[in-house]
Amino acid sequence: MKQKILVARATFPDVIERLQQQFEVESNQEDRIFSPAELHEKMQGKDGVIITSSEKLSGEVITANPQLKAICNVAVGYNNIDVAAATKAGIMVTNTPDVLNETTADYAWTLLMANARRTSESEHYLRAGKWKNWRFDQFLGADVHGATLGILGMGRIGQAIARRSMGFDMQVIYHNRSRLTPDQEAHANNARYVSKEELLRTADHLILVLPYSEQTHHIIGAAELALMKPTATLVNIARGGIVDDVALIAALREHRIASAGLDVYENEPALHPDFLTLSNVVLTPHIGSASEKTRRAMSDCASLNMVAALSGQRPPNLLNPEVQAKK
Ligand code: 8YV
Repeated sequence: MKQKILVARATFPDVIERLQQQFEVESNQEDRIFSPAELHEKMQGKDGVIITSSEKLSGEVITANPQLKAICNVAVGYNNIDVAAATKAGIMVTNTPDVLNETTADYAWTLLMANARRTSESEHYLRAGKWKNWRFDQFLGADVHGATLGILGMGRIGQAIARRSMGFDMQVIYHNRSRLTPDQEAHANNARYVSKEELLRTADHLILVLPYSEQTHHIIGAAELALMKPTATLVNIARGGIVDDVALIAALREHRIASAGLDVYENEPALHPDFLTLSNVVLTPHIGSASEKTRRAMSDCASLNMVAALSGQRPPNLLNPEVQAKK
């Protein structure tokens, strides 16, 4: 008899077809996110579940489904899963690292450039039919070339972002839990390790690439925003909760920083309504990894993890190896 899995978010049909060759698959055919209660119910009797970062698997939901063998996240970040609870219940948890590094780094640059050169703001102006007259001082932005790029969180995506800055002749500074090796720093456009305070004070363009955790919750709040240059731009392609949205809205409204480019939000997909009243923020719906090739690679990666986990092998991207060691 085939093992049973739940695919909690619709993915590419051919990915589902391939999974069906191996498993009995129930997949979400609706264009919406399952609530924790629905997830709880639909996971009953399943051996594995494939989710995205939109589905929240709390300790309670996990503990109520001890028959699960694997939870495979189609995302590199896994703050949506109580991994400790899964480990306690003997459930393997996997993510999809690396396959999305370059695409997400590209997107950080998309937001940085759009911010610096006020692309969205000026396009909205044009679409609204307000462009009656070309003016010399219209939509003056900030230069990117020659500027100082700050990166908070210098993992694989941060380093891919830094490498791209070479062509813009930028100085790179970064802050991270741990320093890169001299060789890694050299490859990241000679990135220089600085304190968080120096990073905030010095960066012309600051990109956040940190995972979300209790330690990084609101790591950018009113105090941190107050340290930034009034001309600085901020990009968040990581997780909403690392920024205090209310503090950011106030800083943008009062022009204490120049602009922000956001792909993630504290309560996404709900957005703090005040963001929509500001012209100096670029807002996109969590599409950092959304290229056809990368979303396919992420889906394939999660499928491979599931196949390995349910056939008794070690999944390539196992986050809690303690579970396998126990079995
Ligand atoms: C995902 C992401 O596309 O990988 C992550 O952590 O945030 C994105 O790449 C999205 O979260 C879907 O799971």
